[in-house]
Amino acid sequence: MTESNNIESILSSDVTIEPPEAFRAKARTSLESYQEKYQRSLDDPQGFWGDIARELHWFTPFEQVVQWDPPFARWFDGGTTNICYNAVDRHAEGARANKAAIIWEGEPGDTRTLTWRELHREVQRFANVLRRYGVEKGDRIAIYMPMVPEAAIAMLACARLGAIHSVVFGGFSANALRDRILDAGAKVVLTADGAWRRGSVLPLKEAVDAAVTECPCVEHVVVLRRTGNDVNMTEGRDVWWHEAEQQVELTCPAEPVEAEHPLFILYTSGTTGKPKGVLHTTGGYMVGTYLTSREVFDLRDDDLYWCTADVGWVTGHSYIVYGPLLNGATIFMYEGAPNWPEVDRFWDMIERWKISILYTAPTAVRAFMKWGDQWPAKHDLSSLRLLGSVGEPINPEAWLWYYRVIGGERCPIVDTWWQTETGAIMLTTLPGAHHMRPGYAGLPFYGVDAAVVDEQGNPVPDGTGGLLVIRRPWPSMLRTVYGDDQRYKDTYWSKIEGCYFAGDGAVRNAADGYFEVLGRIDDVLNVSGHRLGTMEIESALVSHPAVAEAAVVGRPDDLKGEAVVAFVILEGGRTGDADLAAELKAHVANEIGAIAKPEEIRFTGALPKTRSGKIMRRLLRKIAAGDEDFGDTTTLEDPSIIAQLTAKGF
Ligand code: 7RM
Repeated sequence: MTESNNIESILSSDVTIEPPEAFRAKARTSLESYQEKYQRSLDDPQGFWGDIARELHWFTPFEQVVQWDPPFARWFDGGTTNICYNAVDRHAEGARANKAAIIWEGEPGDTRTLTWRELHREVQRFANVLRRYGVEKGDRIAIYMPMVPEAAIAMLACARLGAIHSVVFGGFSANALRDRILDAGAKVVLTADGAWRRGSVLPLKEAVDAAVTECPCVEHVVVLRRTGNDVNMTEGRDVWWHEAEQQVELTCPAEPVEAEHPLFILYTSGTTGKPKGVLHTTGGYMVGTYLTSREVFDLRDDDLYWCTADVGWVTGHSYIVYGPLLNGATIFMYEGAPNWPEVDRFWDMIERWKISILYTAPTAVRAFMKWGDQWPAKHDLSSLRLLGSVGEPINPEAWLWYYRVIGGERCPIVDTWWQTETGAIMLTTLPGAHHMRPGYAGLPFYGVDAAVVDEQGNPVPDGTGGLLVIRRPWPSMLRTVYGDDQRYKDTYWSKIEGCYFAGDGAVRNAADGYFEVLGRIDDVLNVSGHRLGTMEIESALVSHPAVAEAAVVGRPDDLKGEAVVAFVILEGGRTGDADLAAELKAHVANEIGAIAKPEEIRFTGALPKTRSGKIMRRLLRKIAAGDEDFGDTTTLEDPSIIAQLTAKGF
């Protein structure tokens, strides 16, 4: 294991960074306690998870911790509980009652703070609104809202009644919303007049109107007034949130539900066009998000914890709402864009609110890097003590920038690998306990039996790429694809016998067993029989001073199997030419090897991204291959960039 404190020297080498001493001294977990607990979690899962689960409230105690009838798991059978009760009611009396639960800032700069007692009251009141409009245990409710406290209140109110929420990200179109409402058979839709985004109004209610016309299952639409724009209210169907709230009582008891009662459906894209409704249930998801939030973020009562995700994604479910609130942590929520009114909005809020934990995505970190060090430099970021990353592999260059410029070399970074399907963090380091290795997520969390295997399911040697699988059930795992058990079996449990296959490729490091997640398996190239992570090549490209961002895909090649095509955004709006392309190819060859050298470089002003910021490689692969049929591009954030991408490269 190499060690260095000289960040400049480690960019292209394989280096580990020890946790900052001041953090380690106070950390929740030590290396020894991680090892001991991890071992117990595998040797005695019933004891390990039973003990954690009993830290939470059960109306009726569970009889059995886990029952595994592959690929169907049941956790905490016989028990009844309520995740809303555990996340809210438990903290609304006693020491935390008047502590902030949610501190929120709107994009225009308006702010709101809800104490635990206030949150408890708001959730109960809104649960009564849902009841008034006929919502009962087991009903599906679609939530299509801005990032306002009411979005969290709505989710918690559903859970309080045992209703199943399906949050649809506010950036999705009316058609996407319609498909999700129909698949779930949602009875009520919760929305707002609009959402603020870069100073203008995103008309959410308009999209709901268009969607709901084609959804006979929808009986009512409850509309929050947020932006104040004019909206059409359909008599008998639509009601204003604030008016409905005036007609109901302030108290509403939490409904005890069975541990396996469904909690939410969240739609996620797979390899086919039709989105999958990933179904999570109550008890296991609750225990998994509770424990991971506490351990991975080292949560304390005096933290101000900010996860920058949208509640429309699983990260918002598990690490804005449920996990942190189950721990009584104070969460910060922000409504709008990171570059409004200026590109230092995040740093400005961290300074003003004294945010202590920041959990964000590599795509954001790379944008901040591109915007320049002068923006964070204008602000006092000394309140930060821990940083997190999620959503895609973080390239070492971005990791190191995040560590140095944002964290001041004082804050550990947790690079957390998990998925909508896993419900909670699966691979990570524990801050203070573990050294960090830029580009590597780290080790399996408690109870996670992760391995890297070949197509036949045999473990591959450390240092060799393979498929990332999980070999036993874990509490927060998805239970099925909503309404489609067969698709659940086929998608997740059929590729590798007896294992959950995550769809990602990974390599385990021989020195410390750390997992490096290479990305989706279809992002792994095979060039002349050599497996190459697209991420690896992108990271090499980005380490060239002229490059701001890069995306690499494979193009079918008769000789090599696949050839590397790189889409490159240059720093400071520079334009590319043949000379620079040649230089970049040589740079990649120099960084990784001639085998990784791009066959073609296409300079572009932007990359095609989904609204959650993931690069649409499927689309890039088609463009690189000269295919004219781009398939479904409805999730593309800016459809106009296709023209740039199809221009001939060098
Ligand atoms: C939480 C989330 C899941 C996919 C997953 C990976 C990629 C997420 C990391 C990562 C490398 C990470 N859920 N991914 N986190 N890859 N390192 N730390 O993003 O369902 O939307 O996406 O995201 O490919 O399979 S998700």
